[in-house]
Amino acid sequence: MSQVLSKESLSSIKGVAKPLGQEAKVGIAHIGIGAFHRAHQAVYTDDLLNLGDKNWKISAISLRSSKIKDAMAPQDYLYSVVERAGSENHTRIVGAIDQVLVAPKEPEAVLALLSNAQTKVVTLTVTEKGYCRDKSGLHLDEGNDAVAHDLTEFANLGEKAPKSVPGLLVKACEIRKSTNSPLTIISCDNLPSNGAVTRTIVMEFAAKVDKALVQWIESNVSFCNSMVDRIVPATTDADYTDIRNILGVADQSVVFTEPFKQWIIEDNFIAERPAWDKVGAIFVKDVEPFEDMKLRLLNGAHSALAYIGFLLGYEFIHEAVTDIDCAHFAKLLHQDVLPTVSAVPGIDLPVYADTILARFANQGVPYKTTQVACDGSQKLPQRLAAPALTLLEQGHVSKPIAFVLAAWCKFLEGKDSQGNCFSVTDPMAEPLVALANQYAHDSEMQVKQILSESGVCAPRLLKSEEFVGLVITYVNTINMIGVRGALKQVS
Ligand code: CS2
Repeated sequence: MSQVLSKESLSSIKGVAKPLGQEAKVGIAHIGIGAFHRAHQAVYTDDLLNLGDKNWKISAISLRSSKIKDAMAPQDYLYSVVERAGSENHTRIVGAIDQVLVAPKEPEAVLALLSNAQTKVVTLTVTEKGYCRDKSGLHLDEGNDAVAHDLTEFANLGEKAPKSVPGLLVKACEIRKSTNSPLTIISCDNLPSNGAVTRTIVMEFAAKVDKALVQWIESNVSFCNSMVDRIVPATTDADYTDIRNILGVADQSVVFTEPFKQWIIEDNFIAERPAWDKVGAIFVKDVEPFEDMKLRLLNGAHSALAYIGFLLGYEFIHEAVTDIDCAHFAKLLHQDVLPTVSAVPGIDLPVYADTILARFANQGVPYKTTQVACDGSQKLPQRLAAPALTLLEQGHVSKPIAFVLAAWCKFLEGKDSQGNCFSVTDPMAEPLVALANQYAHDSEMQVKQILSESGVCAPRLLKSEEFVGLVITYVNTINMIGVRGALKQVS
């Protein structure tokens, strides 16, 4: 028997749920085949296929690396999802992925997939930086290397591999225009109005290459906002050993995740839509309240625990959230942020906030503080700076949010709790780490330079002497009495 998970070995695997709907047609192209997609949208889709739907298998695209294709292809694209609460496991095998294409290696096949009339929906998990926005967060960054490449090479894309998400999508739209086949694009990244952001970068890119294409996209491509939620840590070596013990064969593409999952999708499909609502997703007119709730209460607290927890020496979020001072801080942060979140149909917000902290405490899905801490320049605007501005406009200066920004400035110095150097992962790491170190002994300059260079705070927040002054005070306090001492002073 084969030693890896595959169609051949499937029948010999016992005691786990198996996919029933593998013979369906491909109707979805997904860009960004990371662990999150495999544990979230692909699971909803697998549930749908298991109900007998024959139209919505997923063909996935990897924009850069062939690592996931190399792991999945020998497994016939089957993989397991293990839901873990504490030490309890629930394992299933997912069969929703038809294939993975790697853009740098097979650009023609990637564009053929995206422009095939049979592909009705494109979903995206490309992380915040994948949208190639400028510092304002509102427009396409034409200076971004990948965007600049795709603009220059636009006529040749297909022979040459597109490097940016907007370049890839616009090229696909150009080909679809010739066959007049409409398309729905759904963003599944943690950005507010993520569908509208996708639309902006696509339209601004298209305007640079072909005005007529802009018009065609306006009438034939719809962009859905969506809110996605599930905690999915990066898979570790121990996870590969565990899954071998569970299945009796190896699975190099397994993902471990929490039991909870949520997907709220704007009902703005130009053509057919997968019946994801039959399997727990919710179609709504307006996703914004759900997005704000999740970004501010969940992701905001996640980032807070990541920076503070890391500086305190914690490797994992579940350790940080069970630290008494951090747990108290997370509650203070939630109390401050809750009034900035509008009512959400069917959800009791304070209960939601408490549930999040309980989810973070799940040791079954150990999530590294460094994983959440990466790309702060891309995450902090919507997670923390946006609610800080709302509060400022209500006449309140948020101490907990100012403290998190202070912790971020210290994190950018690139030294862990033992004083050892580590490398900061962020598209803006180079200038920000340089500023953090250049002004390590001048908190005022450190904070002001980092906040203005990063674009994390909107101009009105950056102009608030009270708010920025508080961030500086907290950096000073951390320098003088350490993170824990400073943390205890936040009220
Ligand atoms: C996390 C998110 O890594 C991060 O930045 O905050 O990936 C978080 O786990 C998900 O948004 C949960 O839905």
